[in-house]
Amino acid sequence: MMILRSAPASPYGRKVKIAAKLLGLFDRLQIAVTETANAASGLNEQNPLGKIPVLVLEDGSTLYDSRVITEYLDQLAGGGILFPRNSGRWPVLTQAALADGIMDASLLLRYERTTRPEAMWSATWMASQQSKIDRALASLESAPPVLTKPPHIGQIGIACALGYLDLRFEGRWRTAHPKLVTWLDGFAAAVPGFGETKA
Ligand code: 99T
Repeated sequence: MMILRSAPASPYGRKVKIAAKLLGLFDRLQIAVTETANAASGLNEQNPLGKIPVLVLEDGSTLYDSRVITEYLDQLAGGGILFPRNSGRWPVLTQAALADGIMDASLLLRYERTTRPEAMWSATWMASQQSKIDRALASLESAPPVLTKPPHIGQIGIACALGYLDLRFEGRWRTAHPKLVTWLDGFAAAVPGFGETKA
């Protein structure tokens, strides 16, 4: 068994779980819920960055981050399934980077609020993070992602990023992005793993 260290709320971990399900590899993963703040969990020894998800392979070696783990799983399943090999690879990876960027900015916003006293919050910095999310969502709303079968890593990432905005930011993105809402509904209907990995 491989061990996936993650947490239910992590959009990055969700990406890995959905990928594993789509690739038929989920049964080979033991999910180890990991609290990143717990220094005694051994996470820092496995990933010096102290972040989840981490995949512990059967030989004890570790892989991180979610980008590497998802591509590793894709290769384990034969390759070229969630990560196209041809020229289609570059737009897919760029879409995946956009999705990761939404997650990263969202997480930074959340950490500002949850790890620093309110008196230290930087309105300028928070507005800058929010503007990254807003621009990314606007660009997706103007040209919603195509839904392929199976979805590729870009689409999986976008779904997880939107799911994270639902989880931690009360789904406020929905009002101004109706096409993206429809797209996410379609993704959820086509990919059972999305609903199955909801925190
Ligand atoms: O930054 C930390 O110290 C702890 N944070 C994490 O481990 C988050 C958990 S999401 N993971 C990442 O930042 C991984 C990013 C990496 N580029 C990847 O894997 O792709 C927790 C979400 C929440 O609880 O709201």
